[in-house]
Amino acid sequence: MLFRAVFTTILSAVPVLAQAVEISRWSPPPNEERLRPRMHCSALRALTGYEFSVISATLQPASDSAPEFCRVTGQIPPEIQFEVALPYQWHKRLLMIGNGGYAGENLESPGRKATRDQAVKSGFVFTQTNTGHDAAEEPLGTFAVNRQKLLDYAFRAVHVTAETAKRIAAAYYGTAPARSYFMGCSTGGRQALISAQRFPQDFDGIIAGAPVLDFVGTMMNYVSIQQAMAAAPVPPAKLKLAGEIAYRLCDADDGVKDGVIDDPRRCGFQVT
Ligand SMILES: [Ca+2]
Repeated sequence: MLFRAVFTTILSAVPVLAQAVEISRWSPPPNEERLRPRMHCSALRALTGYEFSVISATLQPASDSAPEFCRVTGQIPPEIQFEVALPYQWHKRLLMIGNGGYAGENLESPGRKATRDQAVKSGFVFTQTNTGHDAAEEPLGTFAVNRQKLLDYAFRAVHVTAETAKRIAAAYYGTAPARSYFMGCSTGGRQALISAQRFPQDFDGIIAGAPVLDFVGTMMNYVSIQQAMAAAPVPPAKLKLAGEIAYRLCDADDGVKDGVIDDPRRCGFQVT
């Protein structure tokens, strides 16, 4: 359970919460043209076809965290859940966020909802996906025995969700996005790099944070750390002290004392 808790924290929760803050630091040029919807939000349900189903399209009233927007939820076969949020005044930019860990997130989880609300508040059309499975029903990597769900998680879901969101935005405002961006960390960072590699037309700008490039290697490293921690536990009360000593001894080794140890492998500090 400890392993699972550490994994979830590192690969999932932290990046998503940070994204809302990052978005709030950006604002469009002040006198830029804004587009308004050319149809009612609920009319977007008619976009359902062979490629995707619009499950709901409802106008969300203004709240403390976001102005009024049109919220579309849907499904791309076989089981890719997606959300598109469309503001009343749009600066023609689309923003998609990535996933964490093994994905399968609830699209309405607090961190993802906060990111969506901030994106809408900043005037973006926002989109996200669970990548094709529900982690509440298929936790961790259990979904991967299904070949299509594995492919959707690996690279397809982000691509088809971006395409779908662009189609929905084009229908709603009468104009396709002028610019599209992807922001992700950890698994989201991996998705970002795969998007750049396989689907270079999908996004004009990509933020790839801490990409998981070597999944098997990363997992084996976690196991190794957990085994070492189990053999010689460091009590939480002593972690701060251990960290302070490590920074004191090794921070400057990379040429700059900045609170970052560039390559921990070159830090010879031993806790014991
Ligand atoms: Ca340093």
